[in-house]
Amino acid sequence: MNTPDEIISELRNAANIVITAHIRPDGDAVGAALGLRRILADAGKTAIIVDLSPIPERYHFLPQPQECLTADSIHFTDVDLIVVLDSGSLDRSPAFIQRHNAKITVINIDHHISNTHFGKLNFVDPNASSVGEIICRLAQTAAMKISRPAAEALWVSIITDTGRFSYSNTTPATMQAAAVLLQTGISPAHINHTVYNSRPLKQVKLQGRAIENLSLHENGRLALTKLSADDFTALECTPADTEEIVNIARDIKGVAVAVFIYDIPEKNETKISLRTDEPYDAAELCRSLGGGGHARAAGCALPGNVTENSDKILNLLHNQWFQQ
Ligand SMILES: [Mn+2]
Repeated sequence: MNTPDEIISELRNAANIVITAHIRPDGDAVGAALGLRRILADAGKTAIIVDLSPIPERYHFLPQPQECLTADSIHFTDVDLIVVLDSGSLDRSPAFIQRHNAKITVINIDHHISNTHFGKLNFVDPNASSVGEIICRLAQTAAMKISRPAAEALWVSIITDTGRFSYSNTTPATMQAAAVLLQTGISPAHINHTVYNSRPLKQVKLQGRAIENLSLHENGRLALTKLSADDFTALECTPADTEEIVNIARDIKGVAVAVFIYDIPEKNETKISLRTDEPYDAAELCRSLGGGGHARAAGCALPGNVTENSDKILNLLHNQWFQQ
């Protein structure tokens, strides 16, 4: 792994930088990419975000026109550096990287413990709450200015990956980074309201559907929430509308393992998201199924539909974690 100084010097030496993040970006991916872009632009770099798509609707207030482009609309011959954020592996990253990583230096900045160190330079800090927190610390180490618009984006990163400072990944360093962002004059109440209280009705209805489909197992220690392709169709929703649904089951007293399983209809694939209390290691379990993530929050995909895979995952979890 590389040091922060090595990452910073690579950024300083580049003039033309492409930033991207994991596919199906979440709040951390979107916020960290925009935050880093704005910091680098303020430092005199040409920095653009490429193939950050689809950006979930709740984050649409963040990007300005021209900040996010598609890979086929830019000339990679001019690019010095590709920075990949919040992505544990090349599989989880946009495909353009593999078309250019032989010629263009790739920097991988992440906090997933399962990260495969696919970059030429790698900075992976599993203790960081979010990539937004890492970007904030890097900017401070580099004495690069964090403007208010950059801070707004990084704030979204940190609040979404920490569940508004409620998960166990919230550390003193997280709060220090948050304090630095607040000092730029951002309005946390306004941003939080925009992110959390501005959802379309169909997403709230989809949550309702997920709750109807919720079941308890293992003497109430495990909760399974599911959404099928039919559920998405009925409510005119897509898998992009499912953010936060995995967390519903965590509200139930006694639940230590929350599983959210849903169809990715166009691929005949099922996505599984896992949230766990100690000692259940979600990252380890998801890695064994070809996925990855963090100890308390991880995910993977399986071929087939929700109906087939619900029993499969329940059996697997029973055998791995609940069998006496
Ligand atoms: Mn993240």
